[in-house]
Amino acid sequence: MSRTCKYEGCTVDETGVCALERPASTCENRDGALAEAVIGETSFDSSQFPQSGESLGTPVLNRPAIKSPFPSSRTLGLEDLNALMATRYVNVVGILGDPESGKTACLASLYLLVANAMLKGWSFADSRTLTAFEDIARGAREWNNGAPPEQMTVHTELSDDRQPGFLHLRLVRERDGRRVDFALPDVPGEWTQALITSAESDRFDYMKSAEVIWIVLDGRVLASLEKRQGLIVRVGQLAARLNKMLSGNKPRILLVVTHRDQCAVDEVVVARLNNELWRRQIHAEIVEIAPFSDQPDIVPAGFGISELINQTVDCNPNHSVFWPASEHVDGDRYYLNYRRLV
Ligand SMILES: Nc1nc2c(ncn2[C@@H]2O[C@H](COP(=O)(O)OP(=O)(O)O)[C@@H](O)[C@H]2O)c(=O)[nH]1
Ligand SMILES: [Mg+2]
Repeated sequence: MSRTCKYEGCTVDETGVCALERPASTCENRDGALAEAVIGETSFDSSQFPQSGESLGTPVLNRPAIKSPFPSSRTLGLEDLNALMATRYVNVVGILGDPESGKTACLASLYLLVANAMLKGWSFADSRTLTAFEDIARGAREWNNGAPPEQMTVHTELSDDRQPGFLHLRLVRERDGRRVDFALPDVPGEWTQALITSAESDRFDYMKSAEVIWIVLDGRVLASLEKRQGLIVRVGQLAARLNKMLSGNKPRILLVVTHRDQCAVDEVVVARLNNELWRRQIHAEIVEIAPFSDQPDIVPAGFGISELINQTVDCNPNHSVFWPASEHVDGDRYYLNYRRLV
């Protein structure tokens, strides 16, 4: 007997078919009211699922509120960088330089040295942008039958042409265990050209928070008698743009000269570069590097990169004097002059 029928062996509730082969609705053994109630308990409540045309094709379930446990490890945008800077001190580096001067090579070489525990005096602690580092270093890994590729890096192009993508690297200095977080942008050389020629500086706004600015120069151009004067003049123009962009705050500049494996910087060139910068009241130091090397027996790949990192961290900023000393003159109205003195 089932719940809705007095007949022993009724199968309507299980199979929907009457064991006496009668229509279930007219069978006198069934308790009609009870059957209605049971059907009501188990029937599908279609009102919970609106059938209007606009809801068709929409997701059946709501997306869970929890975030993905694996954050992207591609380059950081300005918002990500701000969030990182809110949690710890980050050494932001501004990187400028013509196309093909070696900016990306410098970052790829830094990553490869750190990854192989070969960066003198430093060791790896963390990176939030490992995939981005892998992307720029991939070119250098793909050798054909033991022969190095012609281009170790690919030309830098950004998905968003208005803001840079930053690479993040946390290193530990072996000397004192100090941890330093670096934010290093890989931007196209065309941005530097646009800054020099048409003062397009919006995209470099982040440099107002930069600790140091690297101006990357191709050592081969500085070694060429015909080409070097043009580059030296443009370094001066770039310094003038930086002065204006940073509204008088003197930037700390490192002139990073690549291709040390092919040529060293001449002293005459150093003097001319310094001269060009002094005219804009800027002092810069020169670091010669070879991110990759065509003559590894003479100058190994990665030459000078650890020195570049040391200089980036150790450069002494020219802080203005907090409370400048002044000669005491009897009868002077120091209190009223206080704001003008400082
Ligand atoms: N031999 C040698 N090649 C270098 C050096 N620096 C950069 N390169 C190569 O120069 C090319 C352009 O460098 P890249 O970093 O892409 O220039 P970017 O446009 O400034 O980013 C790449 O093929 C690099 O492998 C260096 O010091 N020595
Ligand atoms: Mg590049």
